[in-house]
Amino acid sequence: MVFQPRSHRQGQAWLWLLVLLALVVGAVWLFAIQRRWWFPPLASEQGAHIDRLFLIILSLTGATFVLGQLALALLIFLFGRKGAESAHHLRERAGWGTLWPILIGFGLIGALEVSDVVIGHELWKQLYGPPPEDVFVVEVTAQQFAWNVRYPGRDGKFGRTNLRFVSDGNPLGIDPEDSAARDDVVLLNEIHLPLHRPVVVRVRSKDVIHSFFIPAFRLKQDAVPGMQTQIWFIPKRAGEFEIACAELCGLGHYRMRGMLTVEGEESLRAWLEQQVPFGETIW
Ligand SMILES: [Cu+2]
Repeated sequence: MVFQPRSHRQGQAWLWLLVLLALVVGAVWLFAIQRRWWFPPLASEQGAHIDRLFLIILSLTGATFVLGQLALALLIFLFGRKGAESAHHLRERAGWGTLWPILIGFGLIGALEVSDVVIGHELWKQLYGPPPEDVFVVEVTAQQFAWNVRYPGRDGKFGRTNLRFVSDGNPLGIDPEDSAARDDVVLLNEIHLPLHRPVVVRVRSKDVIHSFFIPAFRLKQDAVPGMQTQIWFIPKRAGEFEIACAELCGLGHYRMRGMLTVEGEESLRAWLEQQVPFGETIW
């Protein structure tokens, strides 16, 4: 084996150190300062829990990773081969030397689990617990590859649905005999929600499993055929937000995209008034 002269190896080491430093600075600049691949700005009240949890997990695992790498570098620096002599073989002895990495590992897992359970449980209770009074209700039914959105209309009641009535003009199979169904408003890939008011979304699916995902709300709920899942939250920023499907559901999964508009109560009412009730489209 040919050993390179020491000065040569030192030069290489400095070069690698510089490359590493450039990578770290670049990553910090891109992710922490530029925030180019970061989350979109938060737009729901409940989403703050997710952001907090994400930051805790990222900080804990990030710090452990950096400290681990630094410890590795230090050990190489202290005990690495200095000259041409070969490395010593150290016999492993059970004791603190082997115990402390295990303790650190369990400590980290414990800290992550505790924050996960404490924050996650609080969020879970909110999202799936009973919603407050005076909620705005909307039903979202996923299908390959679109979101059917239904509003209960003036009577505040959704009409019955049944598979028997499903047709091109009636994608949700709304029962034409049900008087509560006449004023329902059904739209495609378009949701309007009120600002600062609790919203209940009833998530359903017509075919396969989809996942109703609003990145700006940090909200992701599976749409499971045969089930109606209810979730509630409060939009806290007006604007337009993207809705995506977060469950690979078929060839057209990528184009299963919707638009959510959050606006003041009055403009939402005015917009709803303009929509054609389902009864007028089918009867
Ligand atoms: Cu889908």
